[in-house]
Amino acid sequence: MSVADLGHVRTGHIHPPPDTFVKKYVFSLDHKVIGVQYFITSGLFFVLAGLLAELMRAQLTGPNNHVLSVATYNEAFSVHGSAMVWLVTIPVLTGAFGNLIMPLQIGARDVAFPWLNMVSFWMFPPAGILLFGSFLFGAPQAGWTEYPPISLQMPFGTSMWCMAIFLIGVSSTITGINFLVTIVKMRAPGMTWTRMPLFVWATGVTAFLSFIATANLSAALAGLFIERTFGVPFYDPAKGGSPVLWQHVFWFYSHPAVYIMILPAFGIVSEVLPTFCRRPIFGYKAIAYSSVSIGLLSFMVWAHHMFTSGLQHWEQFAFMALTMLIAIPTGIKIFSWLATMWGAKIHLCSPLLFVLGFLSTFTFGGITGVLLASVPVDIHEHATYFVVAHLHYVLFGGSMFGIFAGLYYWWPKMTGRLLDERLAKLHFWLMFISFNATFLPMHWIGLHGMPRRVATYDPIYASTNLFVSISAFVLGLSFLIFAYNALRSAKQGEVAGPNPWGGRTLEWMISSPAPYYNFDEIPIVLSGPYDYGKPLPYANIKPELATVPTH
Ligand code: HEM
Ligand SMILES: [Cu+2]
Repeated sequence: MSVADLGHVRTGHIHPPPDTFVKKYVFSLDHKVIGVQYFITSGLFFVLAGLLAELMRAQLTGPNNHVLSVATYNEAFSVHGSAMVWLVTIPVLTGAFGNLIMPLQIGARDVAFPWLNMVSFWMFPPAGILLFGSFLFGAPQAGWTEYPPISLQMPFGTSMWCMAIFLIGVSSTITGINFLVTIVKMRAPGMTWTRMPLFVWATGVTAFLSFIATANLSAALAGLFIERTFGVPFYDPAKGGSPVLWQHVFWFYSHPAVYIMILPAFGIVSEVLPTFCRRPIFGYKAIAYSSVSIGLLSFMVWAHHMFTSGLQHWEQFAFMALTMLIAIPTGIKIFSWLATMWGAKIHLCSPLLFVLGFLSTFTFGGITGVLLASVPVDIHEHATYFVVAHLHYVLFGGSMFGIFAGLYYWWPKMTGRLLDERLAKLHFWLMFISFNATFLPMHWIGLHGMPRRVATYDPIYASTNLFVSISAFVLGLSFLIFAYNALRSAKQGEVAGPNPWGGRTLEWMISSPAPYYNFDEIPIVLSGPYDYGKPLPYANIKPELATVPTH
């Protein structure tokens, strides 16, 4: 079949349909297939990283257990943290959701560079194999941050960690460039910047961060790898290197990375809210521009992770003040979301439930973040369970709840079938309650001085830790409900139709799952997407596909 046969090509191009199984499912060029490949791969890594978490919690059910040795406990939290950040949250929010949804939302037939897209996906599975395979060669033990000099003294597994994260970094840089070009160059006619869906804004800023920030990580990792392999002293103080150098370069990437892990979730929230409140999002421009300002500010705060590393007082003060500034654009978003819900006729379906979960837990984690940004508080709480609690409230309560909101929302678009709502609600409540039961008490034991990254603890913390561990096991079980629901929907899920929720962005204007070439004719965009009550702002879409919601 030739390209011209695929419909009236108005703008953009598309690769010819695949003719073999391998081209269709393995080395696919189609952004939707690549998106699903990211979902499946990171889903598997999520299970492995989750099992490591449960092993750690098993060790911590008592103060002096021997479930894991001290060294294995160190390996477990190092690989758990690294995997959750680089093999789960970042690939799901960018590689999976970005690929699956962004091109549809801008009315494009694919990303700008489909072949690069495929290459960048195929760097991901080897990275995971290297990271988990490091257990066979002495896995890293210095946490996901791998500070030297400890990371210089560990066996070969730490070099595998360097290679794994380097691969993920290159993949994420390439995807960043690809998405940026796609968003800048391939929007449908009429889709001006301020008519873009908010998920596209979020994906664009995230792509910019991945593109600019990740190169720093690659540099830091190359240095670590070279020093470990050839002895060139970048970081070892005994040889004239500087361990603080690693911290600066690592956090110059890793603080923006925190926003790579949250901005797309903000984007998901901004899509789900208008759909289930059936009204325009409050403060469209404020939400869009606050993503941009969060993105820019994220490059100016990295040393708030280094308050105990001997910074000058004025430096501490500057980084404290700059960090607190980020609360302003974030607060603008939260108030805009609340205002969208205020007085609306809310349809409390599963995606919205997860958004409400997100709003409460992420806001809580954001507030403990502002506390930690204060130098005296941070010096006191540094390296205690208070930090573990904070980071799980933003990464799990924020990113993970956002990911599930997006999964429940776009599942019908991805698969053509609906998930069961009763099971979805059961999943939500079990996950929400056990999440809080797991991580809320960690604030208390942290404030009372229990250090993080240690396999044993003072018996005064015993009962709280037992409670936390039991909650963590329940939390693990809650994911089984989702797995069951997903499998069930493949067999007997209700057929979704193009637009089950009544969304107004372009992905809902085509069949579910989207056809190979996405749009028969490239749509023409007449105004912004969220004006509920007005006619749909598109020309060139089949009107029978823009159906009224069934849910
Ligand atoms: C079932 C859910 C989870 C449980 C029970 C869990 C539990 C834990 C535990 C026990 C630690 C080590 C604490 C210590 O000894 O310092 C830890 C660390 C960590 N977790 Fe999780 N976690 C879960 C999910 C997640 C998720 C979803 C993410 C990210 C999206 C995440 C990111 C991290 C990070 C970055 C660290 C720090 C590792 C380090 O200290 O280097 N966790 N988690
Ligand atoms: Cu930070």
